[in-house]
This record gives sequence, structure tokens and C-alpha cells, in this order.
Amino acid sequence: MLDVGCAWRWCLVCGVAAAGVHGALQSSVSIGAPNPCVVLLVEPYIGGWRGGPTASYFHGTNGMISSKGLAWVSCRRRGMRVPLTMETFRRVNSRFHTPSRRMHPRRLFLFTLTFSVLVLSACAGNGPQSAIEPAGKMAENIDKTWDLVLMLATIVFFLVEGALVVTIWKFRHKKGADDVRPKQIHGNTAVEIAWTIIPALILAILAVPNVKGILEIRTVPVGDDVLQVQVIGHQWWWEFRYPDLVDDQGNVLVTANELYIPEQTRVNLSMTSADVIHSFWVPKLNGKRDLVPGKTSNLTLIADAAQEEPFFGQCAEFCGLSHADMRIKVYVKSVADFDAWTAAQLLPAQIPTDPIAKAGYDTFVSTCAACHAATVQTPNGVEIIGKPYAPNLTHFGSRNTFGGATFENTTELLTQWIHDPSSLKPMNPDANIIPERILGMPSFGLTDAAVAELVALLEGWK
Ligand code: HEC
Ligand SMILES: [Cu+2]
Repeated sequence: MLDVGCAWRWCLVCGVAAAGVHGALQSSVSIGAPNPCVVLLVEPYIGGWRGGPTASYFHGTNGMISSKGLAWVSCRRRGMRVPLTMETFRRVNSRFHTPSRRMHPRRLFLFTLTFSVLVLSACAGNGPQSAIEPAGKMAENIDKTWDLVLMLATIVFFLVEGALVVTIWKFRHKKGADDVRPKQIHGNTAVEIAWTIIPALILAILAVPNVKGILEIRTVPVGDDVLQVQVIGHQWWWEFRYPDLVDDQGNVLVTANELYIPEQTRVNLSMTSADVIHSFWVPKLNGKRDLVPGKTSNLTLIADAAQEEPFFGQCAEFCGLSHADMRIKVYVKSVADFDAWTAAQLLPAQIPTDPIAKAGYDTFVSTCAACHAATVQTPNGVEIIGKPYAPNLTHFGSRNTFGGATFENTTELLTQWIHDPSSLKPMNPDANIIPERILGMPSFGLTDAAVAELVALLEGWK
């Protein structure tokens, strides 16, 4: 709807954020009992306009100044409420700014700095995880709702801030009018009804696309053309299983952290967790949805078009130590490329003939298979070696990243990982009490040679 480019929209985001700050400020004043700290906090904010307007600001917002001209300010420090006269108020006021109307240089500098940072943020390059640049039908749905909210919020913002600025200017302190108090409008029924009804109407309008969108997002897609993917959240990596993509033995395609999907296809993610609550979030493709142990939740992805670069995402529900390193990459492929990827992933890994990699395979079976599984072509046929408590390594060499899609899959980083995984990613391997509940990969104190053998094995398992 508001198709005028990202930068313009970011300016408005800043504006809305400013409105939020203003709202917080105003409500801290109008809760009725600001303590002196709040008064001091408000002071620099409107200090440029001196005592009179400050007082009228208090008047206008909460009618705190009684008809006898007393303001009641609760003073926490003394544990009692003390009356504050207009006189005291002015004295407090005058301590915080010079008599001049001009802004204090330091305040002006801070104001300019903050404003410039906000404006310049509009020039930032497009973020890989930006929800306002949707690349799929579900995310577009959310983006449209956001546009509507933004538009209404912008109108409200300019109306409210405009009224505020006009009031502050029109009713500012005038020379020689020290004893004149502004007219009190507290308790005006018509005004109070109006500002109750207007927000209710705005929220009612917003509820329509919101509820519609939520229902659409929650609908589980059905049909033969739907690609089914099981997503299992683990501390701190993602397991992806494709129940309908199986090899000749019926072994399901399993991978980790990097999700491959075909373009323009409805993909149904059936999600659960092996341990704590996680949340799957790839902003350009859809909103976030929690993965709850013992429950299944669904999320639909429909990507517009294949592209070389993956879509970025991450766990969006705090899940412990390495939550920040629990990321996702979604690769959207053409249907043909996806089929080729599927066929390659369903092939078993080979036992290497090269002696170095073969030595690595022996270590894999003796040590690593306690947690990791791989589908291997053995002399007895295709077998699944190992346990499924950690990422499946059958085609580890074909992954671009590892460790929760956080580290580039380079020889150097893989070597460091196998030597001492916790040196790359914070984990709790000491808390691995039962095999089903793994909180990180331990360091096995392997020799440099043994690590190099394992690297040769894993890089060969494309
Ligand atoms: C006690 C269980 C356990 C054992 C034994 C174990 N690992 Fe791991 N490994 C893990 C866990 C858990 C992860 C996932 C860590 C994360 O990303 O949070 C992991 C991740 C990995 C990864 C990255 C996979 C990816 O795609 O993200 C590699 C590679 C790896 N391990 C190699 C090995 C090798 C080689 C051995 C044997 C020397 C081994 N592991 C033994 C638990 C184990
Ligand atoms: Cu998580």
C-alpha cells in the first residue's frame, strides 16, 4: 500500500518510536503522583519553554494542581505526600534552565545528535531479516497489516504532537503574567468521551486485518502439493525432517539448521521441541511461531522465487545459553534444483577409501556416533550409524554453515569446532546427564592428527 521505499518508512518508524517516548513521558506525569524525580525528568524535556508552560502541561494532563493552586507531589524519599505550591514549582523549574529562551548548547548538541542518528538510520542497507521486505505470501500478509497500522499511527502521531506543540506555544509563560493560571479543562465530559471512542474505533478497524491475518497464518495447508517438513528445536540447533522424502530403505531425509524448500510451493512446518520452548522466525517468509515440547504447532512458508542467497532467521524465544547462536538459513530453490538436492541428500554416505578419512570414520563410529547419526553404505547394505541426539552428519560437507547456522563451514572453523566446540559456541556439555538430553558437544581432547582425520571425513561427506 505505502509503496514509497524503505527509507521513508524507517523515518516513520522513528517517528512512531518518538511518539512512544512521548507517551511514556506523558503517562509518567499523568499517573497522578509523580515524585520529584519525575518532575526533574520532565524538566529538561520542556525546559526550553520555562515555568509557565511546564505548569500548564501538568494542568492539562492530569489536573494535578488543585483549585487552591497546590500541586500534590508524593515524595517517596520522605515517605509522605507534601504539598507543592506554584511558587515552589517555579523555583524548581528555574534551577534547570537559564532565563534565556535559547536552547542550552549541550542540549542542542544532544538533540541534533539523536535526531541525526534517527534520520541516518533510514539510510542503512536492507537488513537480511527485515519483516518489511517480505518475500513470500505469508510475510506479505503481515506487512500489509503493518502498513495500515503505520498509516493510522502516523496520522495520530501528527495530530497529537501538533496539538501538543500548539498548546505549548500558545499558552507559554508571558512576561508579567506570573500569577495568571491557564483555564482548567479537567473533567470535560465531551472531550473525555471523544478520546475514549476514537482510539476504540481505530483499534476496531485494525482488528479486522489482524484477526483475518492470524486466522490465515494459522490455517494448516492441505493437499498433495504441500511439502511437509518436521521441525524439531534443540538447544541450540534445528533439526529438519522431510517425512515424505525417503530413500529405498524408507530412511527419511534429515538435515540441520539449513532448510531447503522449492519456490512457490506451500510448505507446512510441523514444529515441536526436544527440550525447552523455541520459536521459529524467518521474517521475510512469515511471522514467528513457538515450538513447545510435547505439542505440535504449524507454520506455512510460501516463498515467491528461488534465489542464490539464503533467507536468514533465528530462534525468537530465549532458550538458554546459546540462544543467540540458534540461527536458521532457508534456501529457496527452483523445483528442479530442489529435486536435485533431495536426490543427493537421500544418497548414503560412503566409508572412505582414503586412509586418513577412513581413520576419521573409525573415530566417528567409536566416539561421535554416541550422539550423531549418519546413513552409511556399509558392506552389509545401507545402515544408520549412531544416535539422533545431535545434527545428522550424513551430508555435512554440503552445508554452508554449522553450529546453529552460525559458523561458515571452513576447514579452519571445523577443526577448531572438533578440538573444542565451546571455544566457538557457548554450551553446557557438563550437563549432558542422559543421552536424550544433550546440552552441547563436549571436547574430547583429540590429537591434531585425529581432528584432521575427522575433518577429512566430514568434508568428504558431501
Ligand atoms: C555428547 C554428544 C556429542 C558427541 C559425542 C559429539 N557431538 Fe558433535 N555435536 C553435538 C551437539 C549437541 C551438536 C550441536 C551443537 C549446536 O550447534 O548447538 C554437535 C554439532 C556438531 C557439528 C556441527 C553440525 C552442524 O551441522 O551444525 C559437527 C561437525 C560435530 N558435532 C562433529 C562431531 C564429531 C566429529 C564428533 C566426534 C569426535 C562429535 N561431534 C561428537 C553433540 C555431540
Ligand atoms: Cu531456541
